[in-house]
Amino acid sequence: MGLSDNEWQHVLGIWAKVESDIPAHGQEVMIRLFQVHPETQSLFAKFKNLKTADEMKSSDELKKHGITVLTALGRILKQKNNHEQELKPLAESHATKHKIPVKYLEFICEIIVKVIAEKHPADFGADSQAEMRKALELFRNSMASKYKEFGFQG
Ligand code: 6CQ
Repeated sequence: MGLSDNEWQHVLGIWAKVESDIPAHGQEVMIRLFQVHPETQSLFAKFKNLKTADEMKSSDELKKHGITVLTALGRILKQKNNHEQELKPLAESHATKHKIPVKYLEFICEIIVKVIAEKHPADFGADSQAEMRKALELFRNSMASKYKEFGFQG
């Protein structure tokens, strides 16, 4: 099921808050992902050796990757599900090069929702969270079906 215009407006309104400080949000998402799902960390050659949250926090490279992931996701969300053009190269690289299971996409999406909820409690209540989850589910479903086109079962 898609999102209504109203729901997209809410999702992008919240995203504007993420964009007010992409580096801090991105850093938190990456640290949380690696701590809650350590198996994801081993897929990043550059970050395999970072052990503690403090080490992660002081890595400029990790910060850059946090910016990369949230900037790319924001670009896709702004297409409001007409995201074929932006999504295809991402699906291709994550299917054929990085080999990232759909399960890990679920992990990161859930963590993104949690991080936004912690940073913006007054603006991101249960209804807004549900809208964001719906938007991220559309993103994942499109990634999963593109994965199959690229021969990766995900
Ligand atoms: C990704 C994910 C995070 C941070 C940065 C990127 C958390 O150093 C390198 O060359 C990294 C190669 C790479 C790897 C190992 C890479 C590139 N990703 C991963 C792993 Fe992705 N990524 C994900 C997204 C879902 C919301 C988005 C938008 C995105 C963007 N990626 C992973 C991973 C492993 C657990 C997940 C769940 C994940 C999800 N990622 C990379 C991008 C972008 C824009 C890029 C660089 C271009 C490209 O396509 O390679």
